[in-house]
Parts: sequence; structure tokens; C-alpha cells
Amino acid sequence: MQDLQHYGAWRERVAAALEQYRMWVQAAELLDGAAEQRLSHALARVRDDRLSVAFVAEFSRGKSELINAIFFADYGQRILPSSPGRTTMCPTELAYDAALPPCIRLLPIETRARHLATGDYRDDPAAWTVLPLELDAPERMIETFTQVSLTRRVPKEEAESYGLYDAADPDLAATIGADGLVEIPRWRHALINFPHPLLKQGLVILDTPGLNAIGTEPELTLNLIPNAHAVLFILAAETGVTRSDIDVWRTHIATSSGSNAGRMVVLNKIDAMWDELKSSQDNDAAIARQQHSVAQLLGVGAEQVFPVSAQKALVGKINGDMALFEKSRLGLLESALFNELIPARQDILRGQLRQDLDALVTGQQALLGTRIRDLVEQMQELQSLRGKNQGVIAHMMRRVEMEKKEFDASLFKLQGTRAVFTTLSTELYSSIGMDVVQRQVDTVRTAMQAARFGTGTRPPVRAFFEEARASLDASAVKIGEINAMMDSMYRRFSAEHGLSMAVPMRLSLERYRDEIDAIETIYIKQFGTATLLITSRGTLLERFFDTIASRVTHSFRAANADVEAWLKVIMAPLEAQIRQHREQLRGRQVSIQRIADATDTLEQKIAAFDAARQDLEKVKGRLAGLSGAVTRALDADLPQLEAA
Ligand SMILES: Nc1nc2c(ncn2[C@@H]2O[C@H](COP(=O)(O)OP(=O)(O)OP(=O)(O)O)[C@@H](O)[C@H]2O)c(=O)[nH]1
Ligand SMILES: [Mg+2]
Repeated sequence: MQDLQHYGAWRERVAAALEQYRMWVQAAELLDGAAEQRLSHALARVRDDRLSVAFVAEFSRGKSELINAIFFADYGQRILPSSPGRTTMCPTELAYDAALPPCIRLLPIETRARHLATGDYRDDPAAWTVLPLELDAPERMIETFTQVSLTRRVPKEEAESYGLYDAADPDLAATIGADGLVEIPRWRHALINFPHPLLKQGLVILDTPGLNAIGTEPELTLNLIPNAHAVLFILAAETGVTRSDIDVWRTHIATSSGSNAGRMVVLNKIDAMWDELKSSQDNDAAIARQQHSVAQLLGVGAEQVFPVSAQKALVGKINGDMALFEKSRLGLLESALFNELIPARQDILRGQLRQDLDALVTGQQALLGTRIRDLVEQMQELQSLRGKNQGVIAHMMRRVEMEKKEFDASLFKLQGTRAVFTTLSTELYSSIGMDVVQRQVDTVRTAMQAARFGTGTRPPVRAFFEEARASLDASAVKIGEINAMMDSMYRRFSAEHGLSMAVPMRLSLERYRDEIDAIETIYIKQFGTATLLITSRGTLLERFFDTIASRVTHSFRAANADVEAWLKVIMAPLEAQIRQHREQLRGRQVSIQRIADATDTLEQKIAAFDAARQDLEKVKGRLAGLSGAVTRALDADLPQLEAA
């Protein structure tokens, strides 16, 4: 738990070092558009870093109780409702956003009748019912939290329109009551904004409803669970591993690679196995036996299974009964969770930031290098004038004049390349633009509706993935063309005018392609096999497609933002160098002129250039020092922070 605070402190230090670097580089006029963009991204990456932990299981295994025990014992009571039978009825995210007051935001279940995924509603405040949380009135606050377990009874037609009832599906048909009504959740999703110290550090906790609710809420299966940094799968000692437990595990939690990294299995309610009439060794042995058999059934190592008692841990923490807390074994789960989660997350963030910093420093050093070289050249030029007559000076002036002309000619050609660049950019948008995805989504919806009573709704979905990939591939080709053009332009300027430049910024759409593949993998897992697909699942698939469409659109939107940012700054380093070179030429002209006019003495001028060069060398040293400070902050291990 402290680990998370250390991690937060580490992030703060890295952000502070980056901020200092940014301020200084800006003052030294080494920040072009591309570098500015990269720095802002890096800073946002550190500041907005989130660590999400999802609790997933069949109903009544103790998910909510476990969350209460791990995170909320300090409040002296149960924060999340936890009771026998089905309790949590909608996915519930606990996080903290300082921009909002403490509150619980609830998305009505009726929104399921429309073709929008939960994710689509996130940026639409009007869709949510907001209830304030009164932090200093715990009773009222806990009362507010019970919203997540509210249900409604509705006619089956209504439930059907939300995709929550299907007469042809035996599982769902059993949910109809004697009154002919179906019980459905009151809310589709809950977002709890709560100023808990760990949530303030960027932790996001996801509590999920059990039962086939997991399968019917595609937001969980396509977004929240696969994107969680850690997933805790909870079993109960008294029920052991049931068929439906195994289903949940296989369909939603086990990773396809089989490594099950970031997945933990919790064997809860071990207090049921505390037999007062047996020795504690015998009890421990019984628990160990069950731990091993669970591990075997799920195909994980026994060390990945954590036997605990969430309830006794909560009671132990609240009453300050350390012996009971010890006996609950929750401490072992907590340290394993944070010991695995945080270093893994830190490594990823560190790797990304290191890349950002490398690119930044390389670009800035190149810029500084050119500036220093410019000065040295000018100095040499002036030194060569020592003892020379007016004729030589006039000759030199003509030479600079020539260089300037040649440079202007290159700039003129650059205008032509710019036009090509504009054309290529437009072509790029014709394959990656949002209207393209939207058209594809509409096509699938129409095809699915037409196929509802026919051949099946799956072929259009499959085609959708193919088309999304094809769009990305076509865009990647265009990006390749733009890259090649930029490369040759950069090469030409460095060959013809001796500008030394970092290679232009690269853009890859690979990660968006991977995202789409990942979405498809989940889709195939749930709907791909014929055996799984009872005809009745067609309506479920239609609802599922809403979320697929939303996720893919989301990927495309991110890809578009990347493309836009990239196009905006790809020319920036070249332009910065061009500006600098043009100034150098102008400066040379002026100084030779002044010497010809005898306004300045040659030696004074040489000394001035030398002083300027020394200043730049100092700037270079300082740059290295500051980027070194960022690297040191990045490399610091968490325990080291404590010492620092
Ligand atoms: N004896 C015992 N009971 C527990 C333990 N953990 C949870 N329970 C009880 O089991 C019941 C179900 O717990 P919940 O936390 O509501 O389970 P859940 O997994 O959140 O269930 P849903 O919200 O319905 O999906 C509650 O009555 C808890 O008090 C435990 O470690 N030991
Ligand atoms: Mg619950």
C-alpha cells in the first residue's frame, strides 16, 4: 500500500525534473514544435498515469468484501454493499478526479436501448445521474453507495430491448418471475469519485457484478477487464471451483498467452475451513490442499493462488485485532498485489519516458551542435581575414552572397515539396478519417439487421475487423510515403547546406492495429465458435457490436490525433534549422560588411564570436546536466526514494 505512495512520489519527482527541463530548454530557445509536443505528452504520461485493479468473479464470492477489506477498512465499516446473494448489480469504478466533487455518477440501464456503448457516455455528463457523497456523514454516504445494488422489475419486452432478456436463451428465460416480470439492474454503470489516498495516487478499482452480467456487459469484456493492470479472480472456499467459475476464468480472465501475468486467483472465505476442533496445522494443511487443487483446475501455479478471508481481515482491521488479520492472510495478498503491479507498471512508464527523453535530447543537441558549428565557421572565416586587403574582403562578401542565393533557391524548392506534402496528408485522411470508420460501422449495423433472420450476424462483424485493419494498413503506406519524402528533404538540406539534423519524427500505427487485433480476439473468444452461438445470441451480439464499434472508433480517434499531431510538427526541426541557417548567413554578411566599413575591428569581432561559442558550450553542458537529472529521477528505485 505504501508502495503505491512511493510510486506516486517517484512520478512526482520525474514530473518535476521534466518540468524543469522544459522551462530551461524553452528559455534557451531549444524547443521547437515537435519537441514541445513530445514534452507535453511525456508530462501527461507521468501525471495521468493510472493503475487499475479489477475484481472479477461469479456472484457472492466476496469481491466487494475484498475491496472493502483491502482499501476501505479505515472507514470503520463496509463502504461497498456486500451481502449474501447477488449484491453488486452494475460495474462500479472507484477513482478520484480532483476536478469533480466527491460523488457517485450513475448511468441508467435504459441507455442500453440505444446503440451506444458505456464508453461513449463517459464524455456526456448529461447522461449520468449524479448523487453527492457526504464525506462527513458516513451513514448517508453508505446509503448512497447502495445505489449500485438497486434493481427494477420490468416486462420482458422491455428487458429484451436492453438485451437483458431472451426467451430462447435458457439461462435468461429462468430469470422471469411468477409475475411475468424480469428483474434487471437499475443502473448500467457507476463511477464513484472518492478522495481516498490511494485513489488520489491514480489507483482505479473496478468492482463487477457476478453471474452472466459479465458476459452481457461488453464494456467489461472488451474494455475494462482486458485493460486492467491487474485482475483478481475470486473463488470461495465453500463452493470450490464450479463450472461457471471455470467459464468466467477461461472466457474473461485467463490470458491467451497462458502467462497469466497480472492475474491473481483469490481463494476467499477460508474462515469456513477454520475448524475449532482441529489443530491449526491440520486446518492449514486443508487450506493448502484446496489451494493446490484450485491451481491445478485453473492451470496456474499454486503460488498464484491466495487463500484469504476477506471478511475476517476487514473485522481484524476495523477492531485492531492483529491476530485475526494475520490469520486472514490478507497481508500476503496485498503485498503480492502491489509488489507485482507497481514495478511492472513503473517499468513500462520508465521505458516510454526514456524513449521520449532520448528523442528530445538528440534533437536539442543537434540544434545546439549546428549553432556552435555556425559560430566556429564564422570565426574561422574572420580569422582568415587577418592581414587581408579590401579585395579579399570583397571576395568573401560575394561568396556569402552566393551561399545565400543557393539557400534561397533550396527554400523555393521546399515550397514545392510542401505542396506534395499537403496532397499526401489529404490522402492519408481519406483512409484513416473518422468518416471512414463511421461508414464501416453503419454498414455492419445494416447488414446485421438484415441478417437477423437469415444467415447469421457474424460475417459482417468479421468483415468489419478486416476493413478496419485495411484502413490502417493503407494509412501506414501513406505514412511511409510521407516519411520517405521527409527523409530525402532532410538529406538534401544537410548535403547541400551542411545542416546537421536529427531524423524526422516517426509515426507508427502498429499499436492501433494491435488494439484492433486484441478486440477481435476477445470477440472470437465469446462469439467465434459455432457451439457457443445459439441463434438467440444474435441480439446479444448486436449489443456487443455497439461496444466493438465504440472501441474501434476510439482506436481510430487516437490514431487520428497521432496523425494530426505528427503532420503538424514533422517539418518543425527542419524549419528550425532553416531559420537558424538563414540567420547565420545574414549575420556573416553583416559582420563582413562592418569590417569592410571598418566600423568594427576584426579582433573585437573574433573575440565576440568566441565568447558566444563558449556560452553555447555552457548551454550544452547544462542541457546534459538537466537531462541527466531526469534520467536519475527515472532510474531511481522505489526504496531509494525513501533514502533520498
Ligand atoms: N465467511 C465469510 N464470508 C464472506 C467472506 N467474504 C465475503 N463474505 C460474505 O459473502 C457474501 C457475498 O459477498 P459480496 O462481497 O457481496 O460478494 P460479491 O462477489 O461482491 O457478490 P456480487 O456483488 O453479488 O457479485 C457477503 O455476505 C459477505 O459478507 C469471507 O471471507 N468469509
Ligand atoms: Mg459485490
